[in-house]
Amino acid sequence: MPANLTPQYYAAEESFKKAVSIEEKITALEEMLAVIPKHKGTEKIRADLRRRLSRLRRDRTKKPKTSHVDPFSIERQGAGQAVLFGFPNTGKSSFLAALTRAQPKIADYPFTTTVPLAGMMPYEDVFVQLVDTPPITEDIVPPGLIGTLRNADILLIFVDVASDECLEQLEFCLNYLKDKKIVREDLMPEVHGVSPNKVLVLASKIDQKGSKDNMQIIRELTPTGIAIHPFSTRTGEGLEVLREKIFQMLNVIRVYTKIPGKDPDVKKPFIMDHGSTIMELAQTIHRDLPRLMKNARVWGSARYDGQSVARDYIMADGDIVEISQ
Ligand SMILES: Nc1nc2c(ncn2[C@@H]2O[C@H](COP(=O)(O)OP(=O)(O)O)[C@@H](O)[C@H]2O)c(=O)[nH]1
Ligand SMILES: [Mg+2]
Repeated sequence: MPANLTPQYYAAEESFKKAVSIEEKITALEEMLAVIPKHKGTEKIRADLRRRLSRLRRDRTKKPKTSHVDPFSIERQGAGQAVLFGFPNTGKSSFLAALTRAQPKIADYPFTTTVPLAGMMPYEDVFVQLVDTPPITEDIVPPGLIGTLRNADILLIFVDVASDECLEQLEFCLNYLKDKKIVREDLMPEVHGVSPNKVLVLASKIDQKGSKDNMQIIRELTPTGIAIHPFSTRTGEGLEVLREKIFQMLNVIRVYTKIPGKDPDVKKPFIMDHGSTIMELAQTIHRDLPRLMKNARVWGSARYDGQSVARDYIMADGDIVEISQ
């Protein structure tokens, strides 16, 4: 009897193959069991999954954690990773606390944050990972931070515009990113080597006296092409719109898959790079799917709903795609 496995199942299987830690493997196996169609044709597979799951659960309780864990290496989760970066007391931890469920220490003295801390920021039906980091100053850059910054999809540079040092601090941060080649060298000379599309400057404490004047100054003196967004976690001004802005900067799209004759799976979109094709989606779902794929139909960006499209069709955010084998 055929198993008729679904794209959701193949996606979970792919996560299992990519899983490194026991914890990741367990999560992927649980997902496979949850999404596998439950009928006679899948009985054997389900029994096998349950066996593998119980073996892994046993291993988990047996093995002491001996491997060294690098606190500066934060595994990417959700639609993408945005790393918070800046001087002490610029409001990074307050920002993380305002937009995620993470509970960082927030205090008016420097170096409250000593290792990176991640939280998931909800945006519509996805999550974006925000990573708070220990601060930098002219004297100290925490060892290990450079790796966290390099690995980020986007960087949020924090400056406290209630402080008169905000301009120097911003220049220091931009020069650091440029000198360490953390942000890809850009051809636009006016942005001094920092790709503007990967960096957003977040000007905090806009609720404070004098901050609007400082805002004016940094707007005038910062290289053109670098976006600066004022906000306050205290009053909420300019805060909520950042969810969408940050998601847009990730340059990804959400694609929902659909089984022929069924409703689309609107719970868990596939996150793909902007400009991805049907072929790339098929590859993401399962290694063998590009070969097995017979037809693809698109609802959303196509001229009409359910239109059959070619393999090189470029999908848009929110598209529903049906791949038949
Ligand atoms: N007025 C005002 N104070 C803020 C704002 N955001 C943070 N703070 C305060 O600034 C101090 C440093 O904040 P924190 O988030 O710990 O900064 P971090 O060192 O960059 O993580 C704390 O006393 C916060 O309460 C804001 O938007 N407005
Ligand atoms: Mg902090």
